[in-house]
Amino acid sequence: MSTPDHHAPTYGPEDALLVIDVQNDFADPEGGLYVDGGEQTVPLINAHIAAAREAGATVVYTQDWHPPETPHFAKDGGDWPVHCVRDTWGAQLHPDLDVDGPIVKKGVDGGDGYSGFSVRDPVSGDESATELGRLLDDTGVRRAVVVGLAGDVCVKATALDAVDRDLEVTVPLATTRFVELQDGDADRAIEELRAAGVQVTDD
Ligand code: VGL
Ligand code: ZN
Repeated sequence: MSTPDHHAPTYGPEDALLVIDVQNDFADPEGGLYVDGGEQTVPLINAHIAAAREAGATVVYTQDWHPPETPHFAKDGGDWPVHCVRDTWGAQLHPDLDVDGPIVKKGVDGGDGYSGFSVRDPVSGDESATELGRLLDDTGVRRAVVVGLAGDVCVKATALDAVDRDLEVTVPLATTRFVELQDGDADRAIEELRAAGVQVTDD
């Protein structure tokens, strides 16, 4: 595999790299909610992880982790095909991903868990925090680089929450892919991110 057009950006000790949901169900063509081209992000994300580690940045992973039945799934009244059911192959992080940092699970109690920072009950709409915010608070992070899958769902939601936490936020487009449940979701997501002050870059 060659990646001549891309190089990981410079990281510093006050940066966090948030690696969102690089799991088989999203990143493997056989996955339950395969995001077209998802597997192509893995080597680029690994380059970010290496650069972040080298610089003493914080690296945190998230994992979508659903019970077998949840109103998140279309079969139970929600939006999505079955994916990332806890303890299944589809929920595992992609085997080529370099895992070197804490993993935050989300959606655990059947909530939507789009953002790495929070879980939302799809029925009541109630939100509760994951441990991601606490992890970042503990390390004095000022900037977040959000990579992974999918760009119009969990990457977007995590990046917007990071802005709300007063972090400077970057989403490098080469490190994500979009589900496009509705046509145009990718473009709308990029617009929404930019409007919120996120730096959406090509690398
Ligand atoms: C995601 C749809 C449903 C994601 C999670 O990780 O982007 N998308 N659950
Ligand atoms: Zn999900």
